[in-house]
Amino acid sequence: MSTTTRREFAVTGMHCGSCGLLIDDEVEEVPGVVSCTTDVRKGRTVVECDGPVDPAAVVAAVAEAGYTARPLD
Ligand SMILES: [Cu+2]
Repeated sequence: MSTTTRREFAVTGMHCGSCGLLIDDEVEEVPGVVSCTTDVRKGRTVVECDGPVDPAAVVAAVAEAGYTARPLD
């Protein structure tokens, strides 16, 4: 058994649903990430991780998709 943790990020630069899907695809390739759910309207993305995940890796993956993320909390 492992513990799943959740991290929330503020994302800027998104315009529509496909922006969110691009981010989800990119972030889900980060090692340890189980799922990524982006809410374009709220400008938030929630990342579920299996074990500790480096927020910087998530920020980098979002940047790879062409957007800017900032870890919350
Ligand atoms: Cu879009």
